[in-house]
Amino acid sequence: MSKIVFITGATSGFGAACALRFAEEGHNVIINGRRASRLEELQKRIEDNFSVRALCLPFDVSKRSEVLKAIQHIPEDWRAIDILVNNAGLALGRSYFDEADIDDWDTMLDTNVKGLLYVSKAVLPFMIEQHKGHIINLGSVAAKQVYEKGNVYCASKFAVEAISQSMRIDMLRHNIKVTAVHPGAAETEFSVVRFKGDTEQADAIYKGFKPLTAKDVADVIYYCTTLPGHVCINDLVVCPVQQADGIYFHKK
Ligand code: NDP
Ligand code: 8X3
Repeated sequence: MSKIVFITGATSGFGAACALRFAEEGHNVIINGRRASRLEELQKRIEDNFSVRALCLPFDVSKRSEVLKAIQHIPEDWRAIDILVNNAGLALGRSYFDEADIDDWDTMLDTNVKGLLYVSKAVLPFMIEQHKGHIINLGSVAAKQVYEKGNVYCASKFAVEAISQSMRIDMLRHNIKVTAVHPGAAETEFSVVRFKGDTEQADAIYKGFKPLTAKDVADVIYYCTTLPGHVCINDLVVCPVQQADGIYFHKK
């Protein structure tokens, strides 16, 4: 049966790949991100290629009033949201704690932590009304283990991990599944954003091993949603075969 899947951060990387994967499987998608033109291109690509609908919902997840306004005004026929993929997020900079930029810290915490909270809080009433739903939160290997110069990005993902655990407990009475998906290194726009447009520094991250692709991660996320109603993957770490965790790689 066709579902409604709400994906934040769908203008690039995992989010865009998830939108295409769910659409390919016959599900209608609500796609969010700040870059409205990219959302419109994705909407066209989805509706041209698959027999589903896509709704563009451009907003900044870190802006509380924007989030609440956009989600409260979702058209009636899109409100029965089955799956929420809390994917929007970013790293900014990779610096020692004492050298890091405080504005970067604010942006990461506002987006990765508060953004996830605002979107979840706004979407949950639609799931609670149906007494079912599935929330998938994008953590990271950085949610499991800190690494040098990862300080606040790691902290934001540790927070995603804690929020996922606590949401899972609080949502038990509403029959809502909560899955935290923690990818290792995946080649998307993530590192270009992290290094503020320095593509040389970004490319260097993926040298000497085969990173995950956005599609690899989207396939895993999609899989988590295909299990029977009484089965929930609570926590899942997915890495390239040459990566053990947030620190150890076997690079050529
Ligand atoms: P990308 O940079 O390719 O995509 C990030 C997406 O998040 C974009 O669509 C961007 O859209 C959106 N986004 C960023 N800030 C906001 C905001 N304030 N409001 C709305 N949307 C926003 O990165 P990935 O696909 O790789 O990352 C997706 C998630 O996965 C992130 O949470 C990241 O931390 C996590 N992750 C990534 C890994 C990797 O190696 N790539 C590994 C582990 C976790 P726009 O700019 O248009 O707003
Ligand atoms: C993104 C992966 O290793 O750069 O969350 O933190 S890493």
